[in-house]
Amino acid sequence: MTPSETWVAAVAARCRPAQVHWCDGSEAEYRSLCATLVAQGTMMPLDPVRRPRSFLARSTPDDVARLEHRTFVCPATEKEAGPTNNWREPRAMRAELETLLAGSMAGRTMYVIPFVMAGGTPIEMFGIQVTDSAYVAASMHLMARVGADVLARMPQDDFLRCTHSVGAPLAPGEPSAAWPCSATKYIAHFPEDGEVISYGSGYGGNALLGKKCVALRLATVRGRRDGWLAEHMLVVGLESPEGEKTYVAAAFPSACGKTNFAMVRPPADMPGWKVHTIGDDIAWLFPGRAGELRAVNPETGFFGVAPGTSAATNAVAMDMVGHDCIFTNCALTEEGDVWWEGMTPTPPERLTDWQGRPWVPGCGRPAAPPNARFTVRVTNCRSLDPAWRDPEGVPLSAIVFGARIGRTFPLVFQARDWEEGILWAATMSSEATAAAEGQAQLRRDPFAMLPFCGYAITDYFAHWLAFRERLGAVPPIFRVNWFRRDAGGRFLWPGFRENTRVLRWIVERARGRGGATEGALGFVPALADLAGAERVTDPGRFAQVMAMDPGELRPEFAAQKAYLESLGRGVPPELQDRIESLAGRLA
Ligand code: OXD
Ligand code: MN
Repeated sequence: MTPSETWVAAVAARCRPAQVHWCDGSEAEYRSLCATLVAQGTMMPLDPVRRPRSFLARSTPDDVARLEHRTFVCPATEKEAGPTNNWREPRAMRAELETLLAGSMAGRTMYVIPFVMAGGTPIEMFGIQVTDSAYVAASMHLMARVGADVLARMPQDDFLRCTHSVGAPLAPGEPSAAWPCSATKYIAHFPEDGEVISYGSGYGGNALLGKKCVALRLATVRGRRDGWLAEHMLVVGLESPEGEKTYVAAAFPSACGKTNFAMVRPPADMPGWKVHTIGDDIAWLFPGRAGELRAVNPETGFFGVAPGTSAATNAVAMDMVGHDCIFTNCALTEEGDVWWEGMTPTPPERLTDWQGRPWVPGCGRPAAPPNARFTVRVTNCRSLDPAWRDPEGVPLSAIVFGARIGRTFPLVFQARDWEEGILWAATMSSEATAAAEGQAQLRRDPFAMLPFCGYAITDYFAHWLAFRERLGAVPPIFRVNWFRRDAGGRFLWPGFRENTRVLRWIVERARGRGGATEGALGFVPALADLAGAERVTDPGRFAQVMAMDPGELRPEFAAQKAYLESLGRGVPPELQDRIESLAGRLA
């Protein structure tokens, strides 16, 4: 037996499924998984004219989001997991999980899914996910390259071992629940062994292990070892009317509109400008042959937040989910189509809500919860960049960090240098979002990676600082904030398509052309520097959205300093020094 067959046999011996199915990754297999899910009641087919080859799945109310408090990173010592990860001693964690996994797949099929993230690139990562969820197997078909071809290329001495069980064994003859899961949930990572064990949840990042578990948590560890970066970033290319294309990567915390920005359409007064999509969630950044920074999207699908998506906020996504899409926890219309809050200005008169109950407008419950999702292949996206699967990745000219924060931070500024940019990323805070349950109102989310870094965040800061040594020249770093509000709580910037103007300024700066003045935080545009912005704002509101008020910044610097201190002695001293010098400038 090959090492992968031996490992799969060992998992099967522990979990005792009724049968084992090695996925070949074919279209026929995808269709048969969908048929199984329909027969089991997990999914229903949508109207074949309105949403060809699309399905609606409904989870149980206790399995609707990533579970950060049930996510564990288990290197040998707590110090290696660092101050922000939940750590468990790896042997104790394994023992607990092995007890839970014993017989956990009884009565079910165990799907064996060979997968590769960033396949064909110099930093590709191979793995095998075993799962007792046909929903996960079907979703993995969309989100990653899977199947027999991948298995044939997979190095037998270097593959990630990913075990997933919904934790709902069946007695002989017992039918499966429509959404099997367990009240006990764990998402555990063993970076030293290249292993993930996820138990009890069938939803999103808890269960599609190629995504957050492998392409972020385990990949950060691999990237640190091998000299690259695994990031919670979208990647877009902005093309000018003259055909000059510039790629930018941007990190935002979950559910801050990454998918919308990745597919943004330039406003009508920017004729000839185009935005091309490489990815909406994860980017791996690595040095190219000439020391230039390059990026690749390791995924092949989009797992996007549905509520709020509409023809006005993301027309490309609306078109993309028009066919061959799995919707999860969206509401069902009488015509057999899906609906979610924000899709249309007026809700339909009658719906079936995400839990299958009758719903009418004003009934006091959401028709779809805020973390309802769509899952589609990237090839459904009409703004997909032709270079999306280039094995060399695309060259990056700028890096952007953004958060959702109603005050203090301006619409955009450019950090003075690499180190200062890293400081802005390391101390980023953001308001609560729907993708992870139980978040505080405002939390520090360094690099938008708080839930996704597989080793000590302080070492991760140091890895970023040192990464410049691997590059011939570092790209400029920007910070954006689409979400600043006025005293009445109204957004000061229209956002969405108008964000393309900010992207254009970033690109101009990266190419050494955009106008700017130096302010308290770095380089900032005047209204006239954001082409056409005077059409969507006025000088008074622009001054407010760009304000860098010492009265707000002083306490923010003090809070940043305290935050870095709270992370302990591993914080690179350069970062504290930078805060001191920024605070000094303010004085
Ligand atoms: C996601 C997340 O699903 O960040 O992308 O939670
Ligand atoms: Mn994400």
